[in-house]
Amino acid sequence: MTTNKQVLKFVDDSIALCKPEKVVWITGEESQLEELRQEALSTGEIIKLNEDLLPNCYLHLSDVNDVARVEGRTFICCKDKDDAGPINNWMDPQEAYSKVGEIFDGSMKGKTMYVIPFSMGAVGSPFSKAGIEITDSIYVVISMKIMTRIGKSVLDALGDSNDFVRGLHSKATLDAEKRYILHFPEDNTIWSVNSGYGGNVLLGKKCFALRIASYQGKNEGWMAEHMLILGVENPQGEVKYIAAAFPSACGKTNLAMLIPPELYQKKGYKVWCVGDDIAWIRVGKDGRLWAINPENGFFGVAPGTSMKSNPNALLATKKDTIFTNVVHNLDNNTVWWEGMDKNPPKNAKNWKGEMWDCTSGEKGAHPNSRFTAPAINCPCISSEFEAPMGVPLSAIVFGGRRAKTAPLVYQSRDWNGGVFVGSIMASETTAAATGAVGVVRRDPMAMRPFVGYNMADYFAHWINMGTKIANKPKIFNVNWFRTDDEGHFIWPGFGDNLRVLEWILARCEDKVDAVESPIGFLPKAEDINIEGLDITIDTIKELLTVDKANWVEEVKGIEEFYAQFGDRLPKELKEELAKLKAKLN
Ligand code: GTP
Ligand code: SPV
Ligand code: MN
Repeated sequence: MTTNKQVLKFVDDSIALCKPEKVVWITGEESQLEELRQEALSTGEIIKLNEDLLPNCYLHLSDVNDVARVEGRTFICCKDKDDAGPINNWMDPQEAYSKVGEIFDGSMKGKTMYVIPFSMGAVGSPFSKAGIEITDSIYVVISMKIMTRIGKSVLDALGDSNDFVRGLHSKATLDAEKRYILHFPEDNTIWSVNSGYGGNVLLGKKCFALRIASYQGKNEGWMAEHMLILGVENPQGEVKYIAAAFPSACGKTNLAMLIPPELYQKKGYKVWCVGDDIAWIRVGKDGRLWAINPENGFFGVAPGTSMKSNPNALLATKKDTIFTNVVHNLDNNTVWWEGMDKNPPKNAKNWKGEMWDCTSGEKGAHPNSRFTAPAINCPCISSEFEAPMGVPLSAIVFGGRRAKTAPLVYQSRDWNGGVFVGSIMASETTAAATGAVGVVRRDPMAMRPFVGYNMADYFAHWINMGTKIANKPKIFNVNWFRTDDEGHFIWPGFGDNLRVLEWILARCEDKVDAVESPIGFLPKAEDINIEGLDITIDTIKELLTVDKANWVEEVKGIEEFYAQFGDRLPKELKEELAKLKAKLN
């Protein structure tokens, strides 16, 4: 399929290591993919769902010990440990190749090896980058078909170039003790073994488009970020674009596809989704930041997705979708999850594949169960989704899950202040990664698990980018998750988040005033539109409070977090922290 010597060498080396019985190059043709689906059906790797209700949709159950990203087993393998930094796990590249090479050795004996050429970004766009993923899983092949652009056209566009990421994946024995997700940024290489869960094995996504790409971006002068991209169309038909970084399972897919409240719909507001998880961002010739979504589909959280919360996401899953670890409704051969509706199926299997009694109190779908749906299925997909140069950003938004402390929204004073705001993000952990849920941890720019190099250098790269952007986007922080004393969310969230985006865009256009606070600019309560909402201006005031005692505590946490980086922490961030402390006094 190619004469590219580097690609052929990578495949030959992988064959020599994994020793498959057979090798199949994925061409991207539908007939080949259909053959593979049929094979996966025959082995039970996937289950075909109701063709009338969910055409071309499949259910896949991953191993019960293999349902989320494994941050503890994810490594950055660069020569110098300090280049991985204090946040990442590090392994020496030679040690990693040899230790994990033993696990790969013969791992595909008797199996078929699939070679998937894929492109992150539209094939041929100057922003795009190619990869080759080698895998022994058909689930990976058919999921990569949804999540990326695959096949021969990618190899044609690559030509003789050596600029491609080498991804090697084997399910091996799914032994959790021998599960490794390794990144070799200096070699453009990813090794993933003993997992079948999307985030660990769809190597174009977090492994390439964030961990490897963040390293490439630092060296090449661009940014790879854990951000959704959306366009807000105002009644005059002008579209302004916003990129927003929230940690895993903190609302990116929901915000990216939001349905404006009725009041806004009547006025003519529309929201367009460019991407829901990853943004690659470059400085354009006009001095603005331009962003593309390198993905081709959505790997979205299923629980909580409903016609009420996120109809656009739910509608995107109505055809050509793969569901993972959800409930299988045996009566009509469809799927269900908690929060889809109030009618759990009576005759059903849970995410473990066991018969499930919906009255048992046990959850039927895994909290991190997901769907893999083509982006073009989404009713609100942006007309600019495939635009080779992407879309220009007016605002960058950070946000996390904080019961207290962070107000509904605030604006940083300037670019460096915004980098500081991103760097001090903290959020409650979710089911997207294995480990405890609901624990507040620092998650700078929502990138804690995804920066492929030293986090301090990543902060420096952000500061440095600011010097190259003539027309900088404004930087904000939001928090949809403040709770009252009973633990209920105070802000209605979801579609009503547009009310906050409206303020953000008004700030970008200098159309609205703000109030100074120690942490940055806050809205005047009356400038958040609550028309048609069930809450009062006093609730908004409460949501906008900046509690000094809380923030003094917060500063201690920030100092502790920053201390890990020693001298490598950019001085600009130390200055921002000093400013915050001074203002709090
Ligand atoms: P990843 O795919 O893991 O990166 O997650 P994500 O950031 O795309 O999160 P997603 O939009 O899937 O939302 C995760 C959870 O947050 C779901 O349970 C949502 O129902 C919930 N959620 C999203 N937006 C809001 C909101 O505005 N308010 C509240 N209270 N919950 C929200
Ligand atoms: C996340 O955890 O942020 C996800 C899902 O988007 S995964 O692909 O598993 O990383
Ligand atoms: Mn994500």
